[in-house]
Amino acid sequence: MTAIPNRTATGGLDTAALQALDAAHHLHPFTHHGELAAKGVRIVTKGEGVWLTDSEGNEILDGMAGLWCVNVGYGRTELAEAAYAQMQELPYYNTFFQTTHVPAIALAATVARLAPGDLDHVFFAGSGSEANDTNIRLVRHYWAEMGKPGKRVIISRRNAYHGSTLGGASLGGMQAMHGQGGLPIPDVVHIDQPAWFAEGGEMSPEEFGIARARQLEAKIAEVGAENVAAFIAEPVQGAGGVIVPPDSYWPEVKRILAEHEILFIADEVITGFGRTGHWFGSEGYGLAPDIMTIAKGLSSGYQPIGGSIVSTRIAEVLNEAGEFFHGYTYSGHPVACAVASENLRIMEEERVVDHVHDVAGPYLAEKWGALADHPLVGEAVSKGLMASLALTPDKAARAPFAGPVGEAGFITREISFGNNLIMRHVGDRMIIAPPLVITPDEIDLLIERAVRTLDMAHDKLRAEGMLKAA
Ligand code: PXG
Repeated sequence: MTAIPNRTATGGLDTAALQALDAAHHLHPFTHHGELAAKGVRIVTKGEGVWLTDSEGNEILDGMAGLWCVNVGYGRTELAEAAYAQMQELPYYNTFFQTTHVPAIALAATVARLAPGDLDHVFFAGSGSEANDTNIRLVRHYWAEMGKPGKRVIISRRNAYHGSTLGGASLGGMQAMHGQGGLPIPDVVHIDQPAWFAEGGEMSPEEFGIARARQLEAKIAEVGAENVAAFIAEPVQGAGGVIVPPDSYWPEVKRILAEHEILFIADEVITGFGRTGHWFGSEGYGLAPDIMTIAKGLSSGYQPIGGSIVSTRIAEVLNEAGEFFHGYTYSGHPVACAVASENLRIMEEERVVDHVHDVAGPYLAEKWGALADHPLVGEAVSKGLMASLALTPDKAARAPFAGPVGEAGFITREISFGNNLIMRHVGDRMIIAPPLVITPDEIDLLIERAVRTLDMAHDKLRAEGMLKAA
């Protein structure tokens, strides 16, 4: 019989045995399983602050805050204690059928206080994907109740990420995801993203930002405003490669939205809860969404929880309407809510958002921005504590590599992991989004490892003849 690991760090099994068990039984998200089994998965055993330990004893600087979510860092006993206390008091009860509980009441009130404007009402979900599924149904329900059932189409953007459920993946603009399983669902359409480095051609960033915003206007005209329910977008694209839009983009989108009766959904799953140096990314751009999607940093990833923050204007229509036939068993899960509330308490008490805005964000911008001088780097951008580099064989031309997209990025990622820095690649962009509590000293370490990684990647790409432009 195969030994099954117990709850100690490595279960008494060595790395190879754990890897074999994982390969035998565990199907991973977004993974080529044959390749992973051959290579052997990395087993993470512990986290503290911005640091992870793996089963081989490596100490790794987590430049991605898990999956963009561990905002207050690992190892916060307050969050473990909040979960323990809530599990003893009331481990589960639902929020259906005219019932609620204190953790859901408290968290909804705190989120309403922190969210800008009249975003004062929260519909809880278990994840960002579920919350975006809620949003699809919610905006269509809203317009039907407003006597405009024809307004069903949702406009999104190519290379956006809005989740992996049927609804979330449809809203997202990832071609590879649409290619598997017949997505998008009907009445979801896409316009191009404001990714100047790769797609800006001869235009200045400002001209390009306006041009990409005006695609929204053109799409509304094409579909007919009477058929458009909502526009959904991430204030700064995350999973698409940390694409910071040109300064001209959001003001122009705002102008267009103001001229049409269309709801705006800001997907703040990554940009919410301090990532950009504001509580919400929308605030930094002066955006006033009707709905915000939240997840990740809401609980710093310590518990799975997401939600939709809804404006009073929409909530009032829901109040008048009949029942909204929608909800999840774990909508407002008490343990997840208790942990999220404690997480937000820590963030407020420790002034984590100010730390990003005043200290860590500006420090990273300076150090990360300097990486643009590296011969392999075409641009280095950041917003608060999310940042990216475009790898290129020819800086002046902003050229892509001659080889397959993502090959240089993957090589660089592998070297980075080898240097004990978790820096991911999206195609040939390198991305980071460290815990928000990262200190300037830790940012120095991150940069040191990133520079070593870029130097090694540059040498390797040159040695293998891969530094050629397409
Ligand atoms: N919206 C945005 C903007 C996201 O970034 C989701 C929705 C979906 O959330 P859930 O909780 O359902 O995963 C996300 C999630 C990556 C990566 O490769 C990014 C996400 C998820 C998984 C991988 O960067 N973002």
